[in-house]
Amino acid sequence: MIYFLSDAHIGSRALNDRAAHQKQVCNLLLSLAADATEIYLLGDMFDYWYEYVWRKPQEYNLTLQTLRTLTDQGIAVHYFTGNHDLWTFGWLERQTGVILHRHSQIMQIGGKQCLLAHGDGVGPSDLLSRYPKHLRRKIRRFMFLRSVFHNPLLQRLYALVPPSLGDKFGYEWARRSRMKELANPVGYLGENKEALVLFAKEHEQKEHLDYYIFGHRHIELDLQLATGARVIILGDMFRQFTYACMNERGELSLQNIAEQTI
Ligand SMILES: [Mn+2]
Repeated sequence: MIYFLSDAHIGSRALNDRAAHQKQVCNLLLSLAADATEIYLLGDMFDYWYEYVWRKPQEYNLTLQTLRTLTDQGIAVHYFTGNHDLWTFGWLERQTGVILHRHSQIMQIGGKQCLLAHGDGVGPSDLLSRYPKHLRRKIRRFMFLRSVFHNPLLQRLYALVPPSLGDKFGYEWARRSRMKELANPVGYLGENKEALVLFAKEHEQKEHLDYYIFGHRHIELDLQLATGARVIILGDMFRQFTYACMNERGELSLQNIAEQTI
């Protein structure tokens, strides 16, 4: 089996019991390992991650060990960075043996052509013109912050911030964004507004793929386009505990941890 999951936001200060949450995510990963050949982690596994040269994120030890256990078993674990955990400079890969992806990828998985991405910054080329002014401003602000977060020089400069201060700031920033989303969830916008769906439709005009698989939105979606391609949004491993699995025939389905007995 091949598994896809995303958005665990491990370590989030918005959680009541983050140790229990981390354990739950790791237990699920270990249970998937029983029949997994490949696992795709599609971003934001950690709520905040910054690798200082001489001090690594400590409270994620259980997850790091779990990932190492999986890769030691010969499972190919693909780790896509999201918008909360992109500040990694090689240590995460070395420590856990995951295959790191910083950008969206088109890959042949289970005999199917799949486009995989976290989902932040992914949209159709005319996204801005589709939205009213106040939303356009919000998107522009997000894209500006995104370019700041992705800037290699600024990423390195951040290392000059003392870790205690950096962590405090990072976790607080992440907590606020989580709380905002929980208080005001943006549900599925419909296939004419949802940026990830619009992106897939546009991409289908150039190249046909079987699956477009995303995280980031914290909603579940399994939508078949007119071309036959399917757009999958994974939900999350934060509150919903949803993930996707693909069998040996390349058939993909969304699963819920609550329906399993783990
Ligand atoms: Mn995200």
